[in-house]
Amino acid sequence: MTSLQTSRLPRHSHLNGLYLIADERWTSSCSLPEVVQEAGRVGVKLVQYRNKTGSMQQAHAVGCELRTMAKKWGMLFIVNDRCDLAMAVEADGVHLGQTDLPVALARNLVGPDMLIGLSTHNAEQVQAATNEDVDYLGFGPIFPTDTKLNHDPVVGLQGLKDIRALTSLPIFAIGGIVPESVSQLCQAGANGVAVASGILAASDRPQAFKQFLAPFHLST
Ligand code: 3NM
Repeated sequence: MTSLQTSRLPRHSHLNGLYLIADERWTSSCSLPEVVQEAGRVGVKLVQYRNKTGSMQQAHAVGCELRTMAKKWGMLFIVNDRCDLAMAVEADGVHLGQTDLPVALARNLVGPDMLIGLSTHNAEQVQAATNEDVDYLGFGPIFPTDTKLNHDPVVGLQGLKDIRALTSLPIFAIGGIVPESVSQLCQAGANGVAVASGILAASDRPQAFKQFLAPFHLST
């Protein structure tokens, strides 16, 4: 293990469990700061800030607010897509999609200490990721979802089982995940679940958090 990998290890211990995907387009009755505050209070350890539509200034303002909140609760704060924004708000990590900056270029920009996550949607992409300097993978969509437009083909539980054998990186299952599916996903090899609408659009968010977290607490 290199000294660089060693320096990232403490944060790697949070790369499991419930990963909240926070995008204000997908919230119904609350603001992102409210949701992140609630997440911190109930013990969620990972949050991703997604903003694909706002100006950089607006994304920076909200990002700073969420970042401060995440720090207060000891949550890892990951910025979606944008290395520059992740660096500007001193995020713990950046999450890249397949059409974002290639991992090696992103790593050059963000430096050795920032976590890099990568979305993957099939076995070829997972295999390719094993040769890159990434810290965790998203894999999905596992189930059908209306949240992401034009998403890749649904991979199902079997797809997750198949790719588990390809990598030892932490894998977050994503796409259409409800509390009832968390245990099965973990049995199929997921280290955690990344969830947007299951929490952001829940009529009773405290209850939704509780239901998503319970299977992880049972398994520890
Ligand atoms: N990425 P929900 S699926 C943001 O397959 C995202 O990479 C996906 O939202 C992928 O939990 C997805 O509401 C949507 O289904 C996740």
